[in-house]
Amino acid sequence: MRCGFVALIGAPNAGKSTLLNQMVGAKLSIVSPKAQTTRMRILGIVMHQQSQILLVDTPGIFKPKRRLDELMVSNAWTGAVDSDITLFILDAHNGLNEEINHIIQKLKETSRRIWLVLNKIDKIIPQKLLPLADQVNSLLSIERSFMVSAKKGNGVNDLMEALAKEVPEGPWLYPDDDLTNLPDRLLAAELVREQIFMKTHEEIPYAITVETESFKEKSDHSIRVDLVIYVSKPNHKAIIIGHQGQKIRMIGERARKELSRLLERPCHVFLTVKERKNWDSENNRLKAIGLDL
Ligand code: GDP
Ligand code: K
Ligand code: MG
Repeated sequence: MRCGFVALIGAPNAGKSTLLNQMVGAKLSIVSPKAQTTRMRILGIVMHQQSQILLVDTPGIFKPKRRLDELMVSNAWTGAVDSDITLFILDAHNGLNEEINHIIQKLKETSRRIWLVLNKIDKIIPQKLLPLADQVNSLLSIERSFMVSAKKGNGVNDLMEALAKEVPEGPWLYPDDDLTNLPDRLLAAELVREQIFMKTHEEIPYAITVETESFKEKSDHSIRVDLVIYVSKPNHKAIIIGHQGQKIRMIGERARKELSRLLERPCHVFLTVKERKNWDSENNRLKAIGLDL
């Protein structure tokens, strides 16, 4: 029996959440082309050949501007420090830049066993991969390298096999049919936040937070979830609600479908939007989205 924590570290949009979902085989962590989609540390549980691989998805590493950002970045690094193996996910199409060099410096301080995962190989010609891996290897001591397309699944099985062999020996920490440690209440809030990421633009996705107010199982086993979307500006409220409530209905409907699929039963989702200035500097709001302060 083996069991170990594996942190996914990388720049925003490297494909960390996509890789976690691909390995777990379910969409646990929200994915979008926007930076800072992932705010909290999410654990994906993968069983492979008598090994339990505990994948820790993290917010990307970027230059923090506000307290929420700072907490996201420091929570990501805590994920790396606490893990047995760190997967350094690199968008192979983008290659190296100043931001990545900064991550590499920090990885040296925080992680002992670093595996390089060159992602998005579906977007680049194969001849460019080895030189890129060599370049990273010259800057940082890499234990192993993998080339994958997290989106399409190529190479992901090889990575999983290797992890299954290399995580430390020890008992499983979670039941073997669990997919995540994320509580259902948080999952529901994340799914609503995901839809807001898809359906709104510019600063809105970054200026809102979603919390589950109540989560109840009804006698027919369906679930009723009431959620609040906190916005910091009155015009954001109007944008999220949309003309005659069209936008918020669509957000609720899509989140409901995703939640029903993940929880494998009918769900009913009720959304309210509330204005709350400076929610992003309130400790309780930050804790509610799963960040350690
Ligand atoms: P994260 O910020 O590192 O968690 O990145 P996400 O998982 O949210 O992905 C960011 C964007 O990259 C999304 O639009 C994904 O669909 C896309 N993406 C992730 N992996 C791949 C891949 O292997 N190939 C391609 N072409 N796109 C990918
Ligand atoms: K993203
Ligand atoms: Mg992510």
